[in-house]
Amino acid sequence: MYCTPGKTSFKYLLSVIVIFYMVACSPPRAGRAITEGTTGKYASRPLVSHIYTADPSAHYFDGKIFIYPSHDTATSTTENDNGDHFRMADYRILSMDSIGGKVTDHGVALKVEDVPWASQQLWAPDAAFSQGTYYLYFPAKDKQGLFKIGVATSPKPEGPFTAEKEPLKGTYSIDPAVFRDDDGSFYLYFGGIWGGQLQNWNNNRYDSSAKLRNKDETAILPRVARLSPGMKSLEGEPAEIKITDSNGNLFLEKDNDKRFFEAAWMHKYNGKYYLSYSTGDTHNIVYAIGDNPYGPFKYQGVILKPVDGWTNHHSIIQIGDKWYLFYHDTQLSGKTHLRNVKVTEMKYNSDGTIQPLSAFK
Ligand code: FUB
Repeated sequence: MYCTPGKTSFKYLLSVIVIFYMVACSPPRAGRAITEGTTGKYASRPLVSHIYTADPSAHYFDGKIFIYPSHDTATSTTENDNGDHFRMADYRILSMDSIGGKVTDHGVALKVEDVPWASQQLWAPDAAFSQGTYYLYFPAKDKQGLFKIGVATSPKPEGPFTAEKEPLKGTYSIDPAVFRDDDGSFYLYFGGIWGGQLQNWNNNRYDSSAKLRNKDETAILPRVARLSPGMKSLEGEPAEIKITDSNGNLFLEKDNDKRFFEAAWMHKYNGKYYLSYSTGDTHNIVYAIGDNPYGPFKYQGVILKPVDGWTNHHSIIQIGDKWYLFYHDTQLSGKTHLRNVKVTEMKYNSDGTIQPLSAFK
């Protein structure tokens, strides 16, 4: 049988093309898996593909691996250096029994409308466990448009979490990371420049007219404060964390392949304190080593080279006798603000330095 091209078959062809584009270009919805196929050129697979996730803060709680990510969502906001296109409105927590095991999405753990002081942009969170309670630390813009760091609590690691009425007094900027030292003290690391507003905070005071530094000025530094035993306030004012080169000199703004930008993380290995962070506009995850939680920290090198996508953000945890780096890239979407979290093993050399990783094969 032959088919003569006519109006009916043309309409049919047109509908097939339209449906194909609708399916191929629509954002993911919960319950619809994004086809990720094989790892292809990538060293690791996305941990989940039914939602977009980023900024993975991993912890081993209650015999499981919990990941506290940002929940990226599609937006019509135009991409800019302020990060306005990162308009995340809730958090969803992931868990797995072991690396490589099935990943569970525990659903919405906290929504921006349930945070009394916040207006928008739930960016990279972290979590901690102390005396029977789980604490979710998160940045959001307040009603005046300033990023602050809030805390929410739950009896369960996966939430749902209940937010405190006010942000943690004395906090500002973004990317909280909480570190528990061996003596049971908790420390809050935070800060991020550009859209993260850290350049507007000098001596813990807000300066709306402050600008980014010039290339020969010393680089802006991340902040740290010890958390009080109740976990909902800081003990004293945040301190700047000094990060130096091998001669003990602070980095300059122009050292932007090494200086701090955002995404601080702290872990301890063989009694030393490892501060890792993103260099932002040069897209590396790098690390520096110190002798105590406050620093100074001496720069060592790159942990993770640039990934697909503008941002690079990670966490590092030990599970059994192995160490893992959680990170994100944009494998699933190809879009800066629609990211997917991943994990890979991280190894040390015998001198305590970290073997650099690539997100690509
Ligand atoms: O997810 C929003 C922002 O992008 C995070 O706060 C930064 O660390 C970067 O990953």
